[in-house]
Amino acid sequence: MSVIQDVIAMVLEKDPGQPEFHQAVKEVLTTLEPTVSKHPEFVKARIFERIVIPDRVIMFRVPWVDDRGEVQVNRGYRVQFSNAIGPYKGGLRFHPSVNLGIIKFLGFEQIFKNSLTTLPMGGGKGGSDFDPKGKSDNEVMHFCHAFMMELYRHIGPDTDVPAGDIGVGGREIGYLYGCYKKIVNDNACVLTGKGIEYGGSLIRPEATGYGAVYFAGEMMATRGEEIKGKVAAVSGSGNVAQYTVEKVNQLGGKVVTLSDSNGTIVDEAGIDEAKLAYLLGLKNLRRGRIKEYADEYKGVEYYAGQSVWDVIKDHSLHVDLAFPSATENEICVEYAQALVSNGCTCVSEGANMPSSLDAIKLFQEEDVLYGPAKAANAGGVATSGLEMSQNSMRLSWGREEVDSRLHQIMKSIHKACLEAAQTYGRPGDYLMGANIAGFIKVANAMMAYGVV
Ligand code: NDP
Ligand code: 2IT
Repeated sequence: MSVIQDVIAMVLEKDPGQPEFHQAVKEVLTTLEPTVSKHPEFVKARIFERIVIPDRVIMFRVPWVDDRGEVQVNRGYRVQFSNAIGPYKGGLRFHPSVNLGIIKFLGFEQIFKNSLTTLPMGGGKGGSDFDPKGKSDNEVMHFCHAFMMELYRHIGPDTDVPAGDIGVGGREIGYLYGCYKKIVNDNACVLTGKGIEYGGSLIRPEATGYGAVYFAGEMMATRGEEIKGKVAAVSGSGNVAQYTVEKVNQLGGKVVTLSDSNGTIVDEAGIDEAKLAYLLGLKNLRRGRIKEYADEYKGVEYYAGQSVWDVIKDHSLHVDLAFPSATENEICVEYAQALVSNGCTCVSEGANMPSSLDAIKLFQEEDVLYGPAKAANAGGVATSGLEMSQNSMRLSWGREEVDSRLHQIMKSIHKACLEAAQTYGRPGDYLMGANIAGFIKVANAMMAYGVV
C-alpha cells in the first residue's frame, strides 16, 4: 500500500465517527499521490501522517440564559489545525449540525485554502451547535458573549484569528468582538469580518461570492468563454449566495435560483439588482425565509422541501453555471449528472465541500470546469487577510483597492492551480492543482522546522 493509503486508513481507524473529516482527508490526500515520488523527504519526515492531526483541539461548554430565563447549554469548538505558515485562520460556524468531525473537515480544508491565498495564514475552524434561527438578538448576544468567555484565551492577532461562516455574520462578530474587548482591554485584530466602524474591511462581506465568480470567470476564459449572457444556479441565500448574485449580475450573467433549508425559488426572469436589495433586507435584517421572495415577485416558483439541485433534476431547468453556496455535500452524483444533462459547463464552489467525491469525479469525466472550494471560495479568507493587514498598518483601503487586490488574488490562485496540475501530470485538473499547490508550501514550512 502507498503511504497515502496508509494514512487514510489510519485516519479512518483513529478518528471514527467523523465522516466529513474522512471525506476531506480522502479528497486531499488521494490527489497528493504524485507528490510522494517527487518528494521522498516528505515521506521520510512523515509529513502526510503529521498534517492530518490538528496542532490542538479545544472543546468547551457554553452555558447561557435565554429570554425566558432558562439555562441553555451548547458545545463550543476551536480546532487549531496548522500554524505552519501563519496564525490559525478560519471561520466560526453556528449551526445545530456542528460537531467535532465537521469542524475538523473545515479546519483541514482551511490549511490548503489559506496557503493558496498567497497570504501568511495557517488553518483553523471553530463553532458551536447553537442554532441562531428563531433566537432574539438578545439571545444571540448572550450566546456570543458566553462563547467568547472561553474562546478569548485561545486567540490573538498572531495566534488565531476567527471570522464568520454559516450562522455567523456581522451581528455575531460584533457581539463576539465586544466581549473580547471587555475582557482583554485591547483592540487587537482577533476577529475578521468586523463592522467598518471598528476595524472591518470594505468588500469583506462581498468577498467570498465575488471571488467565486472571479474564479469561474478565470476558468471560463481558458476556453474563450465569459460570464456575460450565461444563466447561473446559486444555492443558499446567505452571505456567499447574495454576493455571488451581485457579481454575476455585474458581469452580465443571470441568476435564476436561490434556496434555504426549507425550499428553493426559481425566478427565470433573473434576480436583478432591485430583487437582490429585497433579498438582503429579507435575509440580513428581517431574517426571513426564501419563500417570501416568491410571495413578493410575480412569475417566481417556490419548491418546498426541494434543493436547487432537485429542481434542476426534476424540472430539467437549463443552467450554464453552478455556484453551490449553501453547505457540504449538497451535490451528490445524481445531481451532478442532472447539472451536466441540463447544460452546465462550469461549477465554482462557494460553499465548503458541497460536492461529494463521486460528483467531483463525474464533473471531471464530463469535462466540466470544476473549481474546488478551497480555490474558488478562498476570496473570503483572503480578504480577511487583507483586513488583518489593514489593522496592522492602522489604516483602511478604499473599495476599489480591496476589490482589485481580491481579484488579483483569485487570478493568482487560478494560475497556481493550473501550474501545479501541469507540473504534476494532470493538466487542467483544478482539484489536484489546488491541493498540491496549497500543500507544497505548508509541507516545505514543516520541513524547515524539523520534527516539532
Ligand atoms: P450563511 O449562514 O450566511 O448562509 C447559509 C445559507 O445556506 C442559508 O441560506 C442556509 O439556509 C443554507 N444552509 C445552511 N446549511 C444548510 C443545510 N444543512 N441544508 C440546506 N441549506 C443550508 O452562511 P454563508 O453564506 O457564510 O456560508 C455558506 C457556505 O459557504 C458554507 O459552506 C460556508 O462554509 C462557505 N463559506 C463561507 C465563507 C464566508 O466568508 N462566509 C467563506 C468561504 C466559504 P437556512 O437559513 O435555512 O439555514
Ligand atoms: O470557509 C472560510 O474560508 C470562511 N468561512 C472564511 C474564513 C475567514 O477567516 O475569513
